[in-house]
This record gives sequence, structure tokens and C-alpha cells, in this order.
Amino acid sequence: MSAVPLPVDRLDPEVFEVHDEVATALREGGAVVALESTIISHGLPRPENLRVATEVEDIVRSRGAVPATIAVIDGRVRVGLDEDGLDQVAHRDDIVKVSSRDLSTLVARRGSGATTVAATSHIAHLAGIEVFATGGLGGVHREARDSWDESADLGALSVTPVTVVCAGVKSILDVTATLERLETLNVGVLGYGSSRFPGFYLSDSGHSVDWSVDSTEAVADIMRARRALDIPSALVVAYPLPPDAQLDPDLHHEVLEEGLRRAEARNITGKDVTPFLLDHFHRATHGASLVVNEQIIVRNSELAARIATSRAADTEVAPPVVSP
Ligand code: PSU
Ligand code: MN
Repeated sequence: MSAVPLPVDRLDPEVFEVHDEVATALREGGAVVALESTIISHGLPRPENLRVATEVEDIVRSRGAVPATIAVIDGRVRVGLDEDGLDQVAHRDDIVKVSSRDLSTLVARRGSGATTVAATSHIAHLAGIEVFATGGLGGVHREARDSWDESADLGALSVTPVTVVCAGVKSILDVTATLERLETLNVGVLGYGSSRFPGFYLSDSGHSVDWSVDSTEAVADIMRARRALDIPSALVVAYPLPPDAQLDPDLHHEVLEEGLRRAEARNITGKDVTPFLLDHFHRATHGASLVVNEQIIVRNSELAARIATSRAADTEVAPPVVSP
């Protein structure tokens, strides 16, 4: 036992409930992967949402890591959900989409919510979890020059030292502007197995990345160096789908144009934009985008589990330091 308590042992038990399996793995220096829950509640339709959430947990386990899906249930921040917890996130109608700024109000009011990339990274870091998997990050929306709509994911990643595995940013966004913002905000970007920056449903967003890696050990080396350098921001590991698994680019273009028109006509704004467009894709492609979305999430979780395992095997592996 170290003299300084581990992050997981410093969490206020009135607010946090850490699953035993997750707490044990963190205390033993084992591999843990944080998973977000907005994907489950707002990103995927029922009943596929629960099936995918369960599949993701299974694949993380099969690679030797412990899954920690994060959500707020009846006022408590849960780090690691059991079957009942996953079921509640997937099926309850009162689950709100919760970003970092809403967390405190939701907890104080004993509400329930599914955490976005921003909120999940914050909680993962507090608990001492270094690796996090999601589908696609939020970013700068098209028309942001007028709407000012930029996901809180970007600001959160600039101040949260976690490693996030994703398929780039959602292709419904302005990818060029988002990459510029990631640079401004000092968020590290690594291509995994590719020097192309992925576009979520599409394997290639049309942009390249400055740095790419081909092994999970290489990611773990970079994580270790970031720790030594005390880099306060996140590291994005961008993992593109193989081209034969992506959504047909022409179909993608067509569906996106229509979705953006509908969102504007119906005056969909703020945090409703992303769920609206994802739902439009699932309907308009007759489920094809859903198959792609599922593959993205499963692949990212699988890679995140291997990265977490490589990181845990790294001899240094001191518990993360979280400032009080
Ligand atoms: N990626 C997906 N499905 C999702 C999201 C991302 O494949 O539902 C969610 C994530 O939780 C992300 C959020 O943090 O959308 C971004 O929403 P906004 O653009 O409103 O910040
Ligand atoms: Mn937004």
C-alpha cells in the first residue's frame, strides 16, 4: 500500500459507487477501460443499445481488461455498471444526456444521466482510469460560424489527461475545424495503424495525422512519456474502420445533407443535434449506419482494452496522480 491513497480510494462514497471489480483492478494496477453511456442512451436505438453495450463489455474482458461503463443513476456516479445498471441506462426514459457542466446539478438533484465523452473522461480521470473508448468524439458543428455549436468534448479533452480511442470525430461535423481546435487545445492526436484521420462512418475524413503508431506498446510508451512530462490534456487514438466496413461514401453524403436540412427545418439545436442526426442516419440508411456504428464501438473498445493491458504491463505503472 502506498502512503498516498489511490484516486479510486479518494472518491467521496456519497457521490461515487465504484464497482468492486473495477476498484480491485485499479488497486492492483490491472487494465481498466472506461466506457461512455450516452452512446447507449442517446446514440443507439433500443433494443440494439443494450446488446451493443453488453457486447462491448464482453470484448473488453476477452482482452484481459475490466470494463467500467460510467453513468449517473439516481444521483450516484457509477463507475462500472452491473447488468441491471446497463439495463437502466438503455431503457429508462428519464436518463438525460449529461456533459461535465451538468454533472453536479444532476447529482445534487438525485437525477439519472448518461455521460458524454466530456463527462466520462472527467470521471475516469478522477477514478484513476487512463484509457477510455467511445465511437466518435464531438467537435465543431458545420455552420458553427453562425451557431457557435462546438462540443464540450473538446474543452474537456484539453484539461483531462486520458487516452481516448475513437474513430475520429463524427462525420456530421466540420472535421477541418475540429482538427484545428484540437491543435489549439493541445489535444494529442495519434493515428492507429494509419496516417489518415478517420471520419467515423467513413474510413478517411480527407485529413492526415502528424503521428501514427502500429502497436499498443507504442501507445503505452507515449502515455508513459506524457505522464513524465505532466501533459494536462488528452491523447486521442484515432482508429479508422477498414474501407470495406465503412458506410458507402455517396450514401453518407446524401443522408447527411438531408439530415442537416431536417435539423434546420425543425429547429433542432444544442445537445439535441447529435442524437437527432445519428437517429436520422439509422433510419435513412435502413440500419446500415447502425451496423457500422456498432462495429466502430466494438473495434474501439477492443483496441482500448489492448492498450490498457499494454499500459498495465509497463513496469513503471505508478497510480495516476490526481491533484486534490
Ligand atoms: N459517438 C457516437 N454516438 C454518440 C456520441 C458519440 O457514436 O452518441 C455522443 C458522445 O457521448 C459525445 C456526444 O460525447 O455524442 C457529443 O455530443 P455534443 O455534440 O452535443 O457535444
Ligand atoms: Mn453541441
